Amino acid sequence: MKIRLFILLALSFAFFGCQTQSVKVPKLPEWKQSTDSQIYGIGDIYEGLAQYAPGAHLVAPADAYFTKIPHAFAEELTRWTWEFLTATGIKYTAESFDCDDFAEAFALAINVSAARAGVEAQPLGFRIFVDQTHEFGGVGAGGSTAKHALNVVYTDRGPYVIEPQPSRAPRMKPLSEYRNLIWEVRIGG
Ligand SMILES: [Ca+2]
Repeated sequence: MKIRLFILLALSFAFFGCQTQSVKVPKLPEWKQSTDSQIYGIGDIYEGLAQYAPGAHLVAPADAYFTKIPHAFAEELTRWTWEFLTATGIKYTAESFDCDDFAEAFALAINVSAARAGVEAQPLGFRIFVDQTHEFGGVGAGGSTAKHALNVVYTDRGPYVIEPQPSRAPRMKPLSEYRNLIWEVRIGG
């Protein structure tokens, strides 16, 4: 009886595959020590954003203390999103998982990594909402009516824009070189 049960199970696995509740995913990059360990206040953040996003609506966070993101970590996390999303089968799906959701997931991944490292300040990773009049990071230009969401991180090398959606195009560039109009900034994730 036990042999028959074994054969039945073996055949089931052979024909239908072995079902499992888990998938293998790449490990979340570890937070690295930043060369700038200063803690910033919200006033510093507003002042810094004014030159890059004049007139943008700034959504105030619930946090009071902010810290820059190690540049190497930001680069690694940008690469990681491609591998993680591929492994989990998450792809662009209007509108349940589109640009705003990619940006939210990326911001959350920053916080998760920081929390695991015991960082007691909000990492300077934002969501920004823009008019996608110029291509960036593999997302094409759609004119002034094309609204888009992506991320800004303040690293120890300065502020950078990051396109969190998977693409083989370069997905990270200095905010000073970014050309699309930023009309809203959600600070702190
Ligand atoms: Ca959405």
